[in-house]
Amino acid sequence: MITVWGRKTSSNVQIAMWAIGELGLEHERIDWGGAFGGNDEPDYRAMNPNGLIPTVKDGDLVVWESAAILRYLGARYGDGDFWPTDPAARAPLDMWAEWVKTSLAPVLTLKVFWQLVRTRAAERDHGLVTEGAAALKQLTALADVRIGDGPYLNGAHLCFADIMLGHVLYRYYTLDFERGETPNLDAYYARLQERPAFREHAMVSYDSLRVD
Ligand SMILES: N[C@@H](CCC(=O)N[C@@H](CS)C(=O)NCC(=O)O)C(=O)O
Repeated sequence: MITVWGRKTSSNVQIAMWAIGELGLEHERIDWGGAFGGNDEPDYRAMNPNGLIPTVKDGDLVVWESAAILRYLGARYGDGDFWPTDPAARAPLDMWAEWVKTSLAPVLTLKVFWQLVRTRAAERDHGLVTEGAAALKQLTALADVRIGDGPYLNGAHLCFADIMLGHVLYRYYTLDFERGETPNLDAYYARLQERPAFREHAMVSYDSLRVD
């Protein structure tokens, strides 16, 4: 049994939960962080001294940092399609996963999502949103070329890198800002929406996070 601490509205929790859903793993998720609090409880800090969500416990093993959790779940429970065991096959996928985590997701989260959802209308920095939208046009153009006809990053089957790329797309496509033309990414997002685990764990409303 895998335990996940983290509110379902957290994009980083969604990485862990969507992976767990795709891999069909028995689990429980405990609402934690945000309005639920708990991050500073001593028992939680003993597991995760960084005090953020998600934290995952699998038996005696504790893992935090969503990308590390995704890689752990893939390596431990994924088949060769989800988590290629050949390092030379896995590295090019991991490269895109890392790129999403360090390049695409921070722009979406910090420049667009934070301003449009987590900042009061009167206090919004629209220049930052415009800057983020321009950067996202360039970044998603790269993803669009990489995806091509897909259907997934590893070809026919969904893999761990799709979890990292796909988990940002619900927010990307539902936030009110100007997006670039990315027909391959659009089609990829449509394919992901056919997956029950994606719908359940990655298409989570962020209305409860709005400040007005
Ligand atoms: N690098 C960390 C970032 C974790 C993070 O920033 N989590 C946010 C939610 S997405 C958090 O814990 N915020 C405080 C809270 O929700 O209480 C990861 O990928 O897991």
